[in-house]
Amino acid sequence: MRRIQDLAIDPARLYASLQALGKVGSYRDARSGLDGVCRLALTEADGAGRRHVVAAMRELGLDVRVDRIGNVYGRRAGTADVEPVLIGSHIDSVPTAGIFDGCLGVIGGLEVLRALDDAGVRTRRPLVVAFFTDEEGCRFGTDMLGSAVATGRIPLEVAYALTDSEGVVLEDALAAIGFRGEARERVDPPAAFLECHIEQGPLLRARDLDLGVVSGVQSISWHEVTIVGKSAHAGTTPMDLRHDAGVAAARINLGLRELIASGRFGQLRATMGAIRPTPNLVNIVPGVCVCTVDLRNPDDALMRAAEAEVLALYERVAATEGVELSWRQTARTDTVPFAEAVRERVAAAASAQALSHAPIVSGAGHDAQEFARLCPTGMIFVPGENDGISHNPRELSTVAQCANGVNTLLRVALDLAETP
Ligand code: HGY
Ligand code: MN
Ligand code: MN
Repeated sequence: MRRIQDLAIDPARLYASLQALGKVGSYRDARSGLDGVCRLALTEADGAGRRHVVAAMRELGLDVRVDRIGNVYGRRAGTADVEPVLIGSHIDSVPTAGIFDGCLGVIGGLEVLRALDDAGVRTRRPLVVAFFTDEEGCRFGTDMLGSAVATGRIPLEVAYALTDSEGVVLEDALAAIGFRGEARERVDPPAAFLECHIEQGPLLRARDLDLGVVSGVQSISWHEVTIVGKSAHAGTTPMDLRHDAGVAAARINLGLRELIASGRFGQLRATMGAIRPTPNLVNIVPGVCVCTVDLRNPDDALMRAAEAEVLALYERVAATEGVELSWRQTARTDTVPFAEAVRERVAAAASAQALSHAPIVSGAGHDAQEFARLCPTGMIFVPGENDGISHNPRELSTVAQCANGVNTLLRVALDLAETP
């Protein structure tokens, strides 16, 4: 077989493929004047993005399989019929996305296969490139959904029954876009799982590093909080008679900041991303407010301690404002370490290309963390410009940054595909 170091992907072709997928679900962002991407999970735009990638898989001659939760696997045969090396990520997006989040790992995986075709290389192990359903979780409420079902953390029936804020049932949305497949959703453990992804933060770029060797993912805890107060006239209702659900949500939001300022929870991050008052009108005291709490912590024990404090905060605010408060856990994952054997290969592949690199803990959740329970798993991070901003149309990684990541993906995938 040709020497690994002689193989390389085609950077211009990779970037053009990313831009082509980025046109699917594209919108003009009024604030920045840039084109953003909105391919919310299981919407028609997501369906169009899926069909676009499936067409690319078919053009590469891959054997395409769609499973019952809509995960899509494109398989390139190896010389031996053994467990494959699986390269995956997601192509669903938040509503205000750029073109790189998730897509780099899927389009980059297909570029790896194209480079092998160009070089006439057939690996021992099959190579599979996959995208997983609803990694973002912001429509149906829980993240890494497709990969969690594939690896057994979430049962298919639970996933099917999820609903979005309009009451649309996930199973119906999946069928409506034509991706409620027939294949069994539980995946056989692959030999290894790899994901190339943008860092989505400022660290690599600030240190002028070419790559991140991801050591693992921090813990994640999502709550949906429903606050019921009393709707009332904004002008006639005296302040001491109010039970304002909006003020209760605000007190929780500020209370999260106070928890962080206390320093008792390590590197805890807390975000109230969604705040939906009802009736959401200028002259009515909101009677109901549904909001979300997103907690992240690289330390499991400190995450649990923070969660306990957050529940106590809910109690205090409910008593202070005289409102009814209920909450439900919509996502919960502990910290996940990635396999030393894969991390070493990523670092070695970066060094062999004279690419500067350093270990980094992922601040964001990824499909790879689900596969880490099944097989040796690792991630390659690519730096981003504009302070690494993500979940925003200003998300930007350069041709060179993307090519460095995908060339490293090529080398590690090849190495693992030849490992018995
Ligand atoms: O929320 C996350 O960490 C990821 O973008 N789904
Ligand atoms: Mn992502
Ligand atoms: Mn994301």
